[in-house]
Amino acid sequence: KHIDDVDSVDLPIDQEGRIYHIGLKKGELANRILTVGDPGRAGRISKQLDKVCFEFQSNRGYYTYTGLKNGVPISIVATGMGFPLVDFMVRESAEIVDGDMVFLRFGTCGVVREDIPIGNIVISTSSIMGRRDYNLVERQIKERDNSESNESYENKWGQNKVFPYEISEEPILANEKLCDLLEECLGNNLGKEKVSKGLNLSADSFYSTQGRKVSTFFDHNQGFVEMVQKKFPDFTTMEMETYIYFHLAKSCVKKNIYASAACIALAQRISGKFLKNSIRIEREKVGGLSCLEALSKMPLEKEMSGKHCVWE
Ligand code: R1P
Ligand code: URA
Repeated sequence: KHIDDVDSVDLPIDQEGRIYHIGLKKGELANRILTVGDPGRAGRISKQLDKVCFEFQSNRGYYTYTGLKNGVPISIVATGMGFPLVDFMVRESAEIVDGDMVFLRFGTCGVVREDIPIGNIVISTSSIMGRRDYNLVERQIKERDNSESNESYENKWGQNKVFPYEISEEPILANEKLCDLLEECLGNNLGKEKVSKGLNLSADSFYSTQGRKVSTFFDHNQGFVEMVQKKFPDFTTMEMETYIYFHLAKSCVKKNIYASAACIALAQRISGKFLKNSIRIEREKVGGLSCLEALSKMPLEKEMSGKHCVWE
């Protein structure tokens, strides 16, 4: 659906009450939201709701399923990848949902700890942000262009190792209650040995800011993982969205927003292993069910109800 006629520039909501990018209106989205990056994963997890009352695909690529789990209204939203798409979703959701909100992200990630095998589900107890420091990259490119040869600049960088990346000074904590509920549900459904916990880094690139070595671009990221590990000994996973949920939950001034996250260990960054699709799909099923259960058990003070709600 395309929304053309909006009244306000600050909050683009049309005459029907639909907000521009996610395309939803009041009563279509529950206070408890399970979010994923991949629309296919959202569809598969929606099969684990007891009842799907509403489905919607916005023209900006957000997929929403709203239904009931154990009698509790829950929405599953596929956001796509990266900070900006999550920023749209959280901010616009907060405008059309009355009362408190809870976001539980269930994604995939790379793990930087040797003791965590691919296929484990890792709960992000806290998160930091990592992004390219564009001013510094630009300065380094200028220096490289002014130096006699590319190789001499590479040597110079190798000695000084000024990483052109900006890393958070301090982690943001996940909601502890929701992490505990999720740990319990995952432990019961998947087995405790397949559940891990640790600090997450959300990056603005799958490549440069996750320390992947691809020589096509000027990245200067060799030793990136070790550099973050030195600063944050609990550093465990890397993906691309968790931090922004935790940050927006903290910075909301009009309502309580609680946020936590977990992800399937898809890439083992030490051994170089990558999870098979068949096992990922299996983990999505068990992990998705556990997330729905945890969300349904989360105590919330103010939730929406009434005839305009698709679940009533
Ligand atoms: C990269 O492959 C994507 O996978 C991870 C990252 O955060 C990024 O969005 O999460 P999702 O599987 O939820 O998309
Ligand atoms: N998603 C990421 O962002 N990084 C990985 O290594 C795997 C999934």
